[in-house]
Amino acid sequence: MKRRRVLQHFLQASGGLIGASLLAGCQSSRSIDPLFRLNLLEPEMPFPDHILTPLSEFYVQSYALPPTVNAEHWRLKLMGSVANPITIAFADILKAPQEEFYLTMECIGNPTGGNLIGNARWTGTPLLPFLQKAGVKPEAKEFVLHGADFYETTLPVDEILRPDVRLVHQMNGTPLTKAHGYPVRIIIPGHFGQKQPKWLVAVEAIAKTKQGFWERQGWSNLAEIPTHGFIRQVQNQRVWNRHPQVSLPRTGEAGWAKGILVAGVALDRANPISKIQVSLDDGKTWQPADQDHPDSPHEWTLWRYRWQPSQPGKYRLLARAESSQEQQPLKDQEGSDGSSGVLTIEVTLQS
Ligand SMILES: Nc1nc2c(c(=O)[nH]1)N[C@H]1C(S)=C(S)[C@@H](COP(=O)(O)O)O[C@H]1N2
Ligand SMILES: [Mo]
Repeated sequence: MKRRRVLQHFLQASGGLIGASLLAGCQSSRSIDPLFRLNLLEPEMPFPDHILTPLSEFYVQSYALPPTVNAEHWRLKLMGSVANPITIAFADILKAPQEEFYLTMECIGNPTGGNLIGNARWTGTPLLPFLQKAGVKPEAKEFVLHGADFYETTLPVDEILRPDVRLVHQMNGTPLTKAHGYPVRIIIPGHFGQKQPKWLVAVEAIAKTKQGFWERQGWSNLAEIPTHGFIRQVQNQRVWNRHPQVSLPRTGEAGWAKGILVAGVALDRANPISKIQVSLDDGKTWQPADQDHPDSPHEWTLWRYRWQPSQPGKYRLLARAESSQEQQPLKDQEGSDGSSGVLTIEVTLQS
């Protein structure tokens, strides 16, 4: 993915958001999720099971104004290259078996270490039984996923026929807000947010290939999440790509002997994060960080590192994630999905 494209998506999308919020109270969140409220430096303190991004701080990315959809009148059509087209009502979704799962959503336009990322507990029901009832025809190549705002995106048939593709109606235990797709969105794990249409109204099987809204503008057609991680916190200060500097006072006689907390998150399309390494010297040497092992590879991995510097001065801190398949590149890769390069945080330790 070209840097230029990354910025373009980011600007277009945020431009849309600003326009939308001026027009009609569109929720646009730019604040930073309070990732680590706990003092993870206490050696006996385990990682929390999950860190959820509160709804009030969860990023919103919509290319247009959010449509108002009435759940009672809402219908989802399974159509196109299927033997029996089906219409699903909201009550049908609630009657079907419910599943809860943790998944981190990120926008492909999120610049390395940016804020267009959040982790939530989602509730919904698998799409697969409905598709089996509709009977997808052998000639079907792709599905077009349609939103009520006329957003559309596509994925190959096999990606949508997975049992972990779900019709979702709750986020963190409450009904989806209007901004996040009320009443129903679809979630296809392993892909960036662009492949998760909100206000879903139709799932259409087609016998050809097609590109969706962002894809027609040059964005990746598969939009798979690459192996990537970044620093989110240094001691008690939140850091991100727009706030990449921290200045810490020397505390008492002990100086930094107790250690300085460096912590963050890492994510991958399907494989568990196997290693996170931290560099405290601008990438010259790397140290392994402590990490959790979430049950799902689709939920972010939390990590922390106890840094014990002995000298005041300026330091450049980097973090790099690895899965069984892939090591995060130091720089954004030309032609890869999203921005996965390493974020540098500058830390000044005062004397
Ligand atoms: N219908 C619809 N779905 C959409 C979009 C949209 O503009 N319209 N934006 C997509 C993009 S680019 C992202 S990153 C995610 C963001 O989901 P969120 O706003 O719930 O965080 O929604 C996706 N689904
Ligand atoms: Mo996005």
